[in-house]
Amino acid sequence: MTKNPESVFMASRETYERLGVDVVKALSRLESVSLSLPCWQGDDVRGFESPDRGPDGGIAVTGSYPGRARNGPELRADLEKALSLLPGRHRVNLHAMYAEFTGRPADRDRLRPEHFSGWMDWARSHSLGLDFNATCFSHPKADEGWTLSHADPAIRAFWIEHVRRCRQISRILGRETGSSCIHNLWIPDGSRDQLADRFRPRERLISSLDAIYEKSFPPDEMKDSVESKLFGIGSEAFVAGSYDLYLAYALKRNLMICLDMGHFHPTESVADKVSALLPFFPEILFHLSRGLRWDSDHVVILDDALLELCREIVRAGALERIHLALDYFDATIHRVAAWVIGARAVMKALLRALLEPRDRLMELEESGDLTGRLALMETVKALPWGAVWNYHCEKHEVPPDETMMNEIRVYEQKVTSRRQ
Ligand code: RNT
Ligand code: ZN
Repeated sequence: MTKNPESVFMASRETYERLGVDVVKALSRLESVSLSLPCWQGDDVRGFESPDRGPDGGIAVTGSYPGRARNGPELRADLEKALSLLPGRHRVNLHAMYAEFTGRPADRDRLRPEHFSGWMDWARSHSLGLDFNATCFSHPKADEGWTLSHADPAIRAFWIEHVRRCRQISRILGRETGSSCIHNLWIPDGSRDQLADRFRPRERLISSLDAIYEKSFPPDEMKDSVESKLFGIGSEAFVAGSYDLYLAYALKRNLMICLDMGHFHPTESVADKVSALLPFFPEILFHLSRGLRWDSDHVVILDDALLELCREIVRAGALERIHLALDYFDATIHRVAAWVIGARAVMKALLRALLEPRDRLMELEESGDLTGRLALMETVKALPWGAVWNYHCEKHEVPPDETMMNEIRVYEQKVTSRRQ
C-alpha cells in the first residue's frame, strides 16, 4: 500500500523534530522565497531584435531542441507553464533585447518603458515581479568586444545612454508591478590577448559607470547591481569588469554586487563569499548557474555548489537580504523543463538548508566536539527531506518531481512541438 504524502510527511517531521528542527517553520520560510526566472532560457538568448542569430559577447548557447519561443506571446506562455509547476510566487528576469515594438523598432539607446508594456501588463495580471538587464551584447556596436570601456567615446556614449534608459525602465517596471525591480549590469568588455595597458579600459569603464549611476532612484522601485566575470570567449586575457573592480565600485557607490556562480575560478567557493560580503553589503544578488569546465551556463542542479551556497545564505539568516536569479541557457533540452528543473533544484537546496539541525550543530561546534559535528553533518544528508518536498508541492497544488515531466510532455505535444 502506498502511503499518502501527508502521512509520509508526518513521519519525516518526527524525524526532524528529534533533531530539534521545526519543519513547519522551514516550509513557511521556503514559501516566501521568490526566484527570478531568466526569460532568456526560453529562446536561447536570442531576443526579439534579430532572433536568427544566437548571442555573442563571450556567451554561447548550444543545442537545437525544437520549439523555442519566437515572440513575446510564446515566451510568456512558456513562462506561465513553467511558473505553474513551481510552488510559491516567483519573478521573471528580462533583458532589454526583449523589447516589443508596434511600429519601427527602436535602437538600444532609444528604448522606452512603453516598449515593455506587454511584459508589464502580463506581469501585473499574473502578480509577478520583474527584474531587468541592459543588453550590452548581440549588437553591432558591441561587435568589437568593448562597450562601456570602448576607446571610442561615441560608442561609450551609446552604451551609457542604453544603460541609463534601462535603469529608468526598471524603475517603471518596479513601480507598475509594485515590486522593486533589480537592474543588473553585465558587459562583455575584454580582450582575447594581453593588453599593453590594463588601466585605461578600466578607467573608461569607471567613468561610464559614474555617468550611469549619477542619478539614483527609490529602492522600493528599483535597485542596481553590477556583475563581474573572470573571462569569456574572446576575453580570455582580460575582463574590464572583474570581481575586484566591481566589488570596490559597488561598495563605494552603494550598489549590489552580483555573483554569478559561473564567473569565478572553478575551485573558488561562491558560498564562502556570503559571510565575507554580508557584513559590508545590505543586499546581494546571486546568478545561480552551473559552469562545467568554463562558464557554460548549464541548468542548475542539486549539486554541492548549490547546496553549499543555499546553506550559507540560510545559516547567515540572510534570506531577506539575498536575491536569487537563475542564469543559464540550455537549448539541448525542453526549455520549459530547463526552467522548472533548475528552479526546483534551488528550492530543494533551500529546503535542505532550512531543515539543517542548526542549533545542534552549533552546540557541537561550540563545545569542541568536532567528531560529533562531522558525524551529524553526514547524518543530515540522508534525512527524509524528499518527503517534506513532496508534501510542499502537494500543498501548493503542483506535481511532485516524479510526475512533473508529464505536464511538460503534454505542453510540448500541444504547444512547443507545433512551432516550426
Ligand atoms: C554572462 C552573464 C550574464 C548573462 C545574462 C544573459 O556571462 O552571466 O548574466 O548570462 O545577462
Ligand atoms: Zn550571470
